[in-house]
Amino acid sequence: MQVKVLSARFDIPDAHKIEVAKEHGAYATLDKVFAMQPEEVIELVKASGLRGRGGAGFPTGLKWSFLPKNIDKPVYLAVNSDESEPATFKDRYILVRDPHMLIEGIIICCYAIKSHAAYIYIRGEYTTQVKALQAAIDEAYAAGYLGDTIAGKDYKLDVTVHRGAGAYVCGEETALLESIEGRKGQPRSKPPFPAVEGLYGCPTIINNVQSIASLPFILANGSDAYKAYGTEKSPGTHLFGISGLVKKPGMYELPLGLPLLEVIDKVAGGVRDGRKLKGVIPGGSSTPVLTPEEAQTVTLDYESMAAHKTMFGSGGIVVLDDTVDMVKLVENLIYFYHHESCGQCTPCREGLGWMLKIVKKIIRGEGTIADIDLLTELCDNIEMKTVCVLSAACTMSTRSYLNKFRHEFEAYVNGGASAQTAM
Ligand code: L3W
Repeated sequence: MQVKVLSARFDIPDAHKIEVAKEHGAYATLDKVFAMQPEEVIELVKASGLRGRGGAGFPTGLKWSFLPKNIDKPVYLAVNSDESEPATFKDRYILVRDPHMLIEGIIICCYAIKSHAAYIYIRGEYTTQVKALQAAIDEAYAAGYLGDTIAGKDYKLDVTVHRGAGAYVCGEETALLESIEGRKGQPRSKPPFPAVEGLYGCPTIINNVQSIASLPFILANGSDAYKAYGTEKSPGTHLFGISGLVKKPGMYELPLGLPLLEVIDKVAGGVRDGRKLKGVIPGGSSTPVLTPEEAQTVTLDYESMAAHKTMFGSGGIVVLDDTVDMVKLVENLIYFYHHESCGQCTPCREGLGWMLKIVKKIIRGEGTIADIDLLTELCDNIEMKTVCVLSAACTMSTRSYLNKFRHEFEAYVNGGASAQTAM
């Protein structure tokens, strides 16, 4: 089931070094790219159907075409390498194993959007990844792929790495911009969208690492070759991080559209012997949980996930077996989002703290049925009443556990027994 499109060079020794990467095709698309008009590159990316790999799945070429025409301001690219969504661990492979694929993608994107300055916003904890990325950028400058001329062409591009300082919310695109500008990472209201008014008030395209790293394949092989993978509306491949209680957790590149359960069983080895599947978080902690019954019919693409009232998200699949206490999982989940709230909006800052107190009370065996209902009510009152979707990510997923595993919350209320201790 596994394919090698983005991961083609991952297992080649020293492929992070420019000479080795070049021997295996890195930077080979640039002559073709510079022979095209920028608008033609945008059309090709649109035709490939590539969708944003950060979580929202927004069409990449369409986002680029939102840039205002005939502007007299600089255009920026910000590559979102914050990768802070719990259970998401895909971009780090690109940064360490094939950083030149990302740099080539940045050159392609910047040429298409007529930008001469790109920022890579990388999570502060990614020490190894920052070193690998910066070393590759230095190599690219030395080899003439970045700087005043690119591959001998009359085109200038500078790439700057900006390290985050540990805040999850800085993965939200406008908080990321605030952080690069040197301010507190607090999201801005949209609109205006960054494509119109972004970094330093200038039009800015913000794309995830994996989205940008997909460009060299598309430019080298054409949009049809990319669409040969995946489904009609969710084309291409994705680096899936499969974690949780499976025999073979890891990062696997797969075409979109495969049945979730088959992937869990055949690729990740299935749940541990003697255990039963209890649920699946399909795309990072922000995405609503699926029951084993739902998991039977869902496929790994944006449409199927939406039809099952969840989200494809960032491809971080977490497998839960029958030893998992869903109430304690929810406590952990709310703790995370409450801790990471930037504090700007009252429903998020105060509401998530209130929710955490209630779940803790239920776990202590002091909760009532009214507390479970109050949790649901709080989810309804917090959701979509804030500048960004951080609290909505928490409430949408919390609500899914409350709806689908309510009996576990009730078990605590009726005698304090957790699912685990009741087994
Ligand atoms: C111009 C318009 N641009 C939309 C752009 C917008 C953004 C992109 C998607 O959240 C989700 C979130 C997380 N003119 C536009 C426009 N755009 N309309 O399109 O926008 P949006 O608002 O749908 O999403 P978002 O705010 O970027 C992303 C979910 O992903 N998620 C993410 C987890 C985090 C990671 C990570 O750490 N790597 O993936 C997981 O589910 O909850 O819903 O660029 O500007 N009219």
